[in-house]
Amino acid sequence: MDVVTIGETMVLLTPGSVGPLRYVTKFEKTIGGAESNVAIALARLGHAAGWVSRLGDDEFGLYVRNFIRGEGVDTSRVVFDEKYPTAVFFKERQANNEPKVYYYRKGSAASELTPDDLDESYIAGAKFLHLTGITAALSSSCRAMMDRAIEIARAHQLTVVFDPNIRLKLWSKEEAREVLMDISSRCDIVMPGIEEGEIMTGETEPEKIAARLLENGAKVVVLKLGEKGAFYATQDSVEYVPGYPVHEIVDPIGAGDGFAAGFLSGLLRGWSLSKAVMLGNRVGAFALSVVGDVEGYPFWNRIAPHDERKEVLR
Ligand code: KDG
Repeated sequence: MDVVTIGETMVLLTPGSVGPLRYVTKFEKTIGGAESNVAIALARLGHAAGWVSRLGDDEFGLYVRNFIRGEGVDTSRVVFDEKYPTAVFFKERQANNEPKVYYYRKGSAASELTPDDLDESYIAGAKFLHLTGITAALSSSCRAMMDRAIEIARAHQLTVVFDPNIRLKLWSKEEAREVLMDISSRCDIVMPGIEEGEIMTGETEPEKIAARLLENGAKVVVLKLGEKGAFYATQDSVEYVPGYPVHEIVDPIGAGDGFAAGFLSGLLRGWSLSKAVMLGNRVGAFALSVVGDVEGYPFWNRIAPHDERKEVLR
């Protein structure tokens, strides 16, 4: 594996019409989950990605597993849980294209992830471990699982990449700050959005947010700045990397995960941080053009330099 990622994926029900859910009569069924979004985008970019999770032993669990597997992601370590169900979430479409999200995930199978669900040799065989703060917000057993995953990754010299992905429907800012700063202190690359960086550090300037996260233990900090692109910092370099032009934002959900996949793809190709962030901006921009999380992510053939277009025959 190039990248192993661990976290919850839910069935996503998207209304056929704009407006309050109580008036909606038709929904489209797809899937959504930050970690599997990253794995799917990485697979489309030509990398070997594995997604680890728990799903309910139910129709939705099979649907989620089959969808992700169908995208070429390794799902061999997914556990089907007979006791707890697969989670569901709904988007509520608004006229401004900023959807609201309603979760039905309390007591879900993925909230029951524990350190025992981790296969050390599977993680050890990867180059990167990717985790997000969503998992930390789900339960204490999920947090223990993340602690163990980081421990395994560090013992086997993987690069640990952490996206805080703060979801305030799952926990308070105060709780998120404490837990996410603790997890970030043990990760190599930390990549929050600017507002998440503010919540975590109490700073507002990208340079100051990055400095706090570097002091806290990260080796590389990448801050996503929306249409302005991204800013990265290490102990000896900083750079603003401009955003990729976007004509129309249909739905912003999934863009941060696209960014993560593009950035990781650049690093897996041995590119500089600057070039990897540029690819992150580009892949993230693709996600903005569709309603669903993953439908917009590009295949490598579509965005590769011309002389590399045959590398992935899709
Ligand atoms: O980053 C997109 C995710 O937020 C979405 O797919 C749903 O994973 C999800 C979550 O927990 O919010």
